[in-house]
Amino acid sequence: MSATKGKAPLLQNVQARVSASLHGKWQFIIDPLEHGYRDYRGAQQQEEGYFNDRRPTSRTERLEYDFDAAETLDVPGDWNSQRSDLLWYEGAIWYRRRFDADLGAHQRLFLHFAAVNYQARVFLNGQELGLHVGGFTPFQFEVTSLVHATDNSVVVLVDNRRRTEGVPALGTDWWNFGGLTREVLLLGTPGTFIRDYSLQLDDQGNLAGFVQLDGSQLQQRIRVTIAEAQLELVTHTDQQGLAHIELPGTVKRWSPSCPKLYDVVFQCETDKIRDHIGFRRVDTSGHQVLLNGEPIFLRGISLHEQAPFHPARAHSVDDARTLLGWAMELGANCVRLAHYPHNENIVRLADALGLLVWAEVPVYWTLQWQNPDTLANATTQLTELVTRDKNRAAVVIWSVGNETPISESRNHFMRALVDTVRQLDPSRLVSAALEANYADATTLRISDPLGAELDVIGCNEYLGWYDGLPDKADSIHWRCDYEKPVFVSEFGADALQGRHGDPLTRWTEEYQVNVYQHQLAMLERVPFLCGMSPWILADFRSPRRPLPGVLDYYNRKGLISDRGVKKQAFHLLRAHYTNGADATDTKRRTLPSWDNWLAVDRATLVFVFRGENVLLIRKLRGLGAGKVNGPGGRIEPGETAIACAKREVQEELCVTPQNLEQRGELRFQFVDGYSIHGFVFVADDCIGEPTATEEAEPLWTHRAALPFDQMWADDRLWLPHLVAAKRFRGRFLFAGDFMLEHEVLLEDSIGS
Ligand code: GCB
Repeated sequence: MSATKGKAPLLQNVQARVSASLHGKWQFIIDPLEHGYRDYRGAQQQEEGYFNDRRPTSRTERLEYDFDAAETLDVPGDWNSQRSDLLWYEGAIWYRRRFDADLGAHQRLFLHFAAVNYQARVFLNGQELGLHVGGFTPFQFEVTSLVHATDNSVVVLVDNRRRTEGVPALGTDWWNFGGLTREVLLLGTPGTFIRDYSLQLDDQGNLAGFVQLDGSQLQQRIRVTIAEAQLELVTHTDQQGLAHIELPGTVKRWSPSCPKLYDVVFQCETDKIRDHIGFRRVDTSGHQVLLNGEPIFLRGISLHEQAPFHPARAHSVDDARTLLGWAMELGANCVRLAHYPHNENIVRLADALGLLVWAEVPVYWTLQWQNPDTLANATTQLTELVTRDKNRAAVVIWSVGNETPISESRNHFMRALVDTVRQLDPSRLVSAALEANYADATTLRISDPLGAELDVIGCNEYLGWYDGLPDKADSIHWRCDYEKPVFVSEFGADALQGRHGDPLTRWTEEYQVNVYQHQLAMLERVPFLCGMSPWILADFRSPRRPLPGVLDYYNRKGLISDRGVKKQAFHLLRAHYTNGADATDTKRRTLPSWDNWLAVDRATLVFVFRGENVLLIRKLRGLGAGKVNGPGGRIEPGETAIACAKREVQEELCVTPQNLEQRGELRFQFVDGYSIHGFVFVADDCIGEPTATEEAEPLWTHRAALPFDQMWADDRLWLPHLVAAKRFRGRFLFAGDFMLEHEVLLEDSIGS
């Protein structure tokens, strides 16, 4: 079986493209025999195939399925957590959704799936688009010539059966959540568009990368702009639509203490796309990992992609915010996203928060090492992961696998993956989670031949849990055959939150603490250690953990329970990680204070009302470019807020606001250290007709229909108060575009 057929080359940065969401309720049909695809002789169905999504046309017609009458599942979402009768289901399910396509002037259309576990056979209006194998990476099909204006039918045959030849194969220690687990979008692009690009700091200290066009006009002028750093490059693509780009590296370096992301615009004659990109170097030297040339200890924590508070696959920004919020609270500067590619929201949030990421493919335990299809499948998943995340500064390590058992064929397989990832991306470190063995009773030795191929040696060990009692760690010495940094990618112990006992009673919080105490003391003594990611942030569902009343099909090695309650070991590791933490770091990660707070910048925002309409703008440059907002901008030295409010509206829209009055005050702290103090004004009308300038386009909007999904995340919290003529103040903590924390207070109502 080939890993994937019929898919289009991946489109970079799907979130920034014009799209229509296909989220919501999809009809589904459970089909354990895949009868909707193959008939009783095993031949592919024709008229009776469920993919035709037919309705009977006469009373004599016999059709044994009916999507219209079927029940629904939410997309994005796994099926197991949505219905109790699907909790354990491993098999085929058909999903169907009808949609109208109105993407305006877009000349090309793509159907995008951010992930489907495990295998997806996709049909549009009865036609098979192709098959995608691998449960955690994105794929797309071009559907330009197949989409109608109305009543399209998209059908996906999803199959999450575990397979001996699969990646992963039969055995895992996580729940096999099936379904359309992440976003499904219809993307619109111009005829020739920017399909892919990359921009990263190279080893010479320059920003280097490429732009790749897709379409019929492959030779075009390209412009790459980082306005904030006053960097711009104009070049041309070659006959293949490829342009190499290089800009001077005169940008601030991204790091956990300053996760600076730049607004980068990639433009050709027919398309334009923007991204937020951070620039940093990651290298190793001896036993150390270097970030921007400085040694950094990776204070990590491992994570599964399971939603906080309820046992479902995580996919949303909210899930990411909670999970990474916990990691930050723990004092971590690094997350191991185990054991497969996690959703893009979490990686992008890590980028904005300054959390280093270890990203991994599900080359887990035992695969069919000699099967070329299995290697092709793993290679495809790795390629899709790297293609998607290659512009994320947060990602510093690609891990090619976890606890794979040493043999000639496995070594060969793993080396092939290392070669692939190095070819795809020479700028990051390559690792894998290996296992150690006993050289003698007290010496654990890392000698796996795969270590020779890696930059960082990952190693899982369970001293005190699967291997002896907690104090066994006290007598252990570590040896490594390679002069390289070693990262302890797992250690841990199960504890049922709220269960207490003495430190040697299994499943208690005290036992878990006991393991962490001895582990941390031992790891302090390992001279070549560059970091760790204990197992694991939160309890997660696992079919291999039946013990009633304790595990109940959960792996309970979480520092936080499945209900979000922190166990004692969380606090222990937090104390270990935050000891000596840099105070500015903490200040940057808290809400701005209500008093004695000085921002880097002061600015105004103005909302001009005319009858039922409010004057908004689409900002074309500066902070928040691309977003909808009120006009406004920075207060100049010596200028009053009200004078600035008037000037900004004049400059941005060529009109003069009338009767300006201050309504609100906003305090924003960004985790990269930037802060801004905003003063919000209203005006009752303006003189003149607003016109577009280089800064902004005017948008008269009905006061009851504000486009919050195109605005900053905080706007929906206070703009309704402004529209209702209330006074307010708010304070907010942001990481890039993500709002992490907020508080909005209402002052006394106007006029009362
Ligand atoms: C491991 C695996 C991880 C398991 C963990 C455990 O070594 O890498 O996937 O969940 O141990 O809890 O046993």
